[in-house]
Amino acid sequence: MGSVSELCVSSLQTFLCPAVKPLQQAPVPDDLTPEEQQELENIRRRKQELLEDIQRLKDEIAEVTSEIENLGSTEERKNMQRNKQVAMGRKKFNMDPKKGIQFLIENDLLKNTSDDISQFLYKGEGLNKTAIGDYLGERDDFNLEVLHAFVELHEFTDLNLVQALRQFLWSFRLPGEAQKIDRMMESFAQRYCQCNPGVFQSTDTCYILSFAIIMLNTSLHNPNVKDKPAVERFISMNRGINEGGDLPEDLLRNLYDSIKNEPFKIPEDDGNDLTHTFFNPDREGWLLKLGGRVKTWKRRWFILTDNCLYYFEYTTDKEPRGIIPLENLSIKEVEDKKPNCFELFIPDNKDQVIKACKTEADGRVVEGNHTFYRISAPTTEEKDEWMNSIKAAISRDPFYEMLAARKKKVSSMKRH
Ligand code: 4IP
Repeated sequence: MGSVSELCVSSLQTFLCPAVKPLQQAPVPDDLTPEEQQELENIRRRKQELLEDIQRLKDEIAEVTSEIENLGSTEERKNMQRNKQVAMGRKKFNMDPKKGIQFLIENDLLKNTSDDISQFLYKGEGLNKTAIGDYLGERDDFNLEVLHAFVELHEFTDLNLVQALRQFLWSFRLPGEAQKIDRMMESFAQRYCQCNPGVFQSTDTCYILSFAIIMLNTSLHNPNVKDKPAVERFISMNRGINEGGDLPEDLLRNLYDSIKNEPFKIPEDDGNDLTHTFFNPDREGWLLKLGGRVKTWKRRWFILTDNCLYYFEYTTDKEPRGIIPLENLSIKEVEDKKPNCFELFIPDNKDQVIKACKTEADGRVVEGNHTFYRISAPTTEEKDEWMNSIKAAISRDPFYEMLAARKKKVSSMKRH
């Protein structure tokens, strides 16, 4: 039999075995002294103990490893499951925003608070911007709360109105419904005024100017709009909107230049871009008008704004010679000796006098006498443009009506 050291090596080899087998105890060689025999016994016992210790350690390591492995896979599984559900929630949201939010809340992926929901919408990962706009535009109290929290996530401090609008209009897509647009732009105006106190007299002013800018964007960048307003026209269109007073000309010029140099970037989820279709019917120019009782043609400076046609003798006149509210009127092209004629009339009621007012030669303002207004434009193109603008103004778009009401409100206010 080998020496003590040889025995130790063979014991070590057994360490490498996957499991400890009970040691095959070799008989104690006879040629050993009693001391050596005792020492061999001790070594064998220690070896056995060591083997048992090692096996225990191995078992523990295996247990911990398997626990870690299990732990990892459970976490991963949980994460994967969660990601799948979030993706499903986003898809649901894009199809039906309310149902998507409900799904995310029910699966503990979103807290049912306006703060959490607004953050989710503001981040907007994987969300369709039209769906975000639809959800934010909903009328009920909770959605309104989310809308306000969403708008508060925007930082507008020290941005001019165009810069702020660029940021805002990129975060979702304005819905097409007038009431929704109204609520969202109202919220925007409130937030802008809160971030920039002192720029506007009221949120109404900010609201109206925001729309004037959106309309200007369309007029300047939509190739279908031929009449590109100059900065002077933009300034004159916005007269009196600061609670009866005018906004600083520099401010309006800056906003005009900013839009002229760079159009709004609008999310185009469905290719239908609101700021390109939402165009300003307002226009002004020289036209000929036929008198009411006495049929004489007069050259007058016409301004179309707020659903009304105003006509002046000179462009610089402060008071119009006449005002024609367009409500309930229709427009058609007519033949006349004068070229490029169109007529405003009351549909189905040829003889009824149109509600309008005019200024008499002595300065008195009286009711008009027209059963129709016949107007002649200098060119065919201008006739078409005037007719299109008047049609847009009388199409009873509820949004234009709301905007017109606000304009009236701010221009009637006296500056304190
Ligand atoms: C006048 O003719 C002008 O055409 C008026 O137009 C018109 O008023 C008058 O209509 C018409 O009699 P004379 O200038 O030849 O008198 P304007 O006000 O632009 O000067 P309207 O109502 O079109 O403004 P009657 O309906 O007042 O006769």
